[in-house]
Amino acid sequence: MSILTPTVLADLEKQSIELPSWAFGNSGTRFKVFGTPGTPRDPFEKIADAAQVHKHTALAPTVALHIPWDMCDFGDLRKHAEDLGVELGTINSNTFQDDDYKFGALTHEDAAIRQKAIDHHLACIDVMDATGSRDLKIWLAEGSNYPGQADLRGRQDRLHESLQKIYTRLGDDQRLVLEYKFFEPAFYHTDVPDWGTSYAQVSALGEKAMVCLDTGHHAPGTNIEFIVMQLLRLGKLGSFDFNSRFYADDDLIVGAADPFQLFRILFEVIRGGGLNNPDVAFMLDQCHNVEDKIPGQIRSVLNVQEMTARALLVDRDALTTAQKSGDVLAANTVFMDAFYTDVRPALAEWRESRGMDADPMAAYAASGYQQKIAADRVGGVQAGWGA
Ligand code: PSV
Ligand code: MN
Ligand code: MN
Repeated sequence: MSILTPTVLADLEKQSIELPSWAFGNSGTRFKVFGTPGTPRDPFEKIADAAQVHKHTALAPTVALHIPWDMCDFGDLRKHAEDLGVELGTINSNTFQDDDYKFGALTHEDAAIRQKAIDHHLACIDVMDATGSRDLKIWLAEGSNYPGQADLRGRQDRLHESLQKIYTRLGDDQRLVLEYKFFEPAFYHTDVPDWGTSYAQVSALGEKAMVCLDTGHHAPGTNIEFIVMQLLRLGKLGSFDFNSRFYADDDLIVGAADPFQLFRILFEVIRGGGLNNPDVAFMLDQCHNVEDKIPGQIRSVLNVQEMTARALLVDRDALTTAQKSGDVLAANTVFMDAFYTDVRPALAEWRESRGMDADPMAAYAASGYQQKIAADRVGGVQAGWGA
């Protein structure tokens, strides 16, 4: 008998995790970007690579795009995605690579620059109309480096006005998710540094605006699962950007740096009704600087699935009993028992029973796809983070 009960398997069956198109391009640090053979040269090739992840895992049916990095004919791209068995997902805006935005975009002192940034977001919503995407994800690289440099209060007010203009343009079934990040590229203050600010801004807009929680965007030591709990409780957790970090915004494979943290987060997701809830999008926001990108993404979605399975194994009744009776150690034991359960053999068996590869990493490696793209994709410019 499998340790994964039919109820747990039914939840796992429904799980879906969105992949970022930029994970398939080259990325690196400010010191060096290493290229890899077979890296996509355009959005169509990125989608083809993302479809490989879905093919081997059945976990990743949608792909997020970044505008303008993925500019193309979106009708064609949508058809291409559908032909490959995936769909286009969240549209990410970009107001961080233009000289005009040196001192801000949606918060800028100059109304003309604010309007330019607003217009970019309106253009992103036009893209959403063409791709059938539901979510517009806004991450702002705005802030200041020195105390006194900027009028913190004025920038918050302008941010609200700008977001309001974007929000008004959303269709009935579209949403805006506002991502927070505590530092970088600005080092003294960031205009949307934390969940509280994002929550305040999206609450002032309306029901179609939600918070995006990127797991790498918190100060070390932050209790991220508490934030997950609170946002779910408030009905404002719109999406996750999953990744992991040792030091800053490292964008490493989710669950690689701290699997226990991922477990704790997923436990609160389940506890708060966020699993397989259409209001809460599960996305990856990762870059693969030195490892191959497709297997990097396969490993990532498997890590999320594996930790979800473990979190679903928590004996909630026993936990509640221990909590109510103040039995600290029993409660902790129930929690840890689930975390320490190795679900990998049971997941492999389950995959096989559904006609899938027991080991998606091995199946991808044996498929020859990596060798094929390395041979085929010569010439042209490899896509990168920022192109
Ligand atoms: C920058 O920190 C960032 O990683 C944000 O998390 C966005 O989601 C992503 O880039 C793409 O714009
Ligand atoms: Mn992110
Ligand atoms: Mn980030």
